[in-house]
Amino acid sequence: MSSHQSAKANSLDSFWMPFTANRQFKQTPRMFVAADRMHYTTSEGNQVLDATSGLWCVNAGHRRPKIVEAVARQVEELDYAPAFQMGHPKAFELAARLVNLAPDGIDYAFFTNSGSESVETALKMALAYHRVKGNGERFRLIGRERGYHGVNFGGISVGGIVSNRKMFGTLLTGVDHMRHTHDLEKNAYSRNEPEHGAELADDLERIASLHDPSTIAAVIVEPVAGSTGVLPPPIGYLKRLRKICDKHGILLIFDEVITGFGRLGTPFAADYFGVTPDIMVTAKGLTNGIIPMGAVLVKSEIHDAFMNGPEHLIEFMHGYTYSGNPVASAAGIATLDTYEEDGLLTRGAELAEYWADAVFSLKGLPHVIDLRTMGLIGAIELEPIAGEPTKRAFTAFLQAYDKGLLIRTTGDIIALSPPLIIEKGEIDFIFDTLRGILKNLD
Ligand code: PXG
Repeated sequence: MSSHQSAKANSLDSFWMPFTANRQFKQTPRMFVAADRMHYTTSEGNQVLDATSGLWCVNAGHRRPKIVEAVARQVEELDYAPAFQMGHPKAFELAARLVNLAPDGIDYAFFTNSGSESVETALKMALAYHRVKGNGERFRLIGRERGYHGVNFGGISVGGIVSNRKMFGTLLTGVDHMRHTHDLEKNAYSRNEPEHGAELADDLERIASLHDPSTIAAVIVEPVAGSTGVLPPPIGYLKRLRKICDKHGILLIFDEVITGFGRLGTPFAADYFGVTPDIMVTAKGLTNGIIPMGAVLVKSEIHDAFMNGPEHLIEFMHGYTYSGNPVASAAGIATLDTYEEDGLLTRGAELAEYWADAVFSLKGLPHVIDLRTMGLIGAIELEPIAGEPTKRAFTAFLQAYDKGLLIRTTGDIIALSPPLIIEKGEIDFIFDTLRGILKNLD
């Protein structure tokens, strides 16, 4: 290798990093080189407590032996199998396990490789479902302001994060958005679901009458909006959405990419809120983040509607090279085993009260304008510095990292979502550290 080539190989230049301030990062990089259970090890050899489960995905904690072994074994045994017109046993096993875990009535799983792909798959499934039922005039997709449904074109079209959409042209047509549910004036410092705002679900009714309900295919929402800064739904809101969807024959899609797999103290948010959607979008915690994988879980009625044509024909023209990849499937099965053995899918419920008390112990600290909790999710909303949005929270992020704590920030909101194996002492560490930072933050 020439000296020029080796210099290049050792530089940080070539990797255009996702959702990162590239130039700033490369001046002062933060690198993880190892992880175990609740902690990362940095390239400087420091321990950092992971209060974000990686990116909301490492729900069982890092480097869990059963999952590591399952992946290693699978790579040795069957590294890859074609995904179309061929199968391998573990994808079928994982699908069966998933629908068993999902709410009653959800009986089929379609595999993808990410949350974004699960969203695209769900939207296409919804459109195609109406079409195979002879209702092709249902082409509209309804999302919500501040919704995050990944970064592909369908997802940013129904999504409502302005900065993620504005650079990319006209996006999908036939899309409309309900209002978001964030209302600090009425709901600041609510624990769990805020009291006010169920009537915001009536936006769907308004949109339905504007366009005529018979033109609407589906509505997609995050049961608890995550990326936008953690917005639990107002009491009764999701039930109301379900009712309006039923009234008009609109499919209800829950994007459970972050709420799935125990985050709220129940297997899925659908269980927590007692509302079963027609389609559930999952990813992240499905494989504990270790191998990329997503799954779209659907009601029989939707699946069955496709199973009508000649049997030799492909029923749904959709899929990915890596749908149900053997290594991902093995990781998924071992992840579900780990969740089960450690009782992790309900552990959030046992810790929720302690967690919420810890979050609310930050009330009254400088710049704090709201606190939100639900299951093992927490959010601390800070007053932005005038004229410099995001700077205050990002400074807190950098200071936390230096103190051995990994948090996430979105705008001026700090979001917390620790692995579900967290112990009370570690919860105390998170909030003691944050208290120290917030007391002295500019
Ligand atoms: N839907 C939801 C609700 C999500 O939260 C996606 C879809 C897309 O998943 P993929 O696997 O394509 O990234 C997500 C992803 C954060 C954060 O800190 C959240 C996500 C990703 C990265 C960071 O809030 N959510």
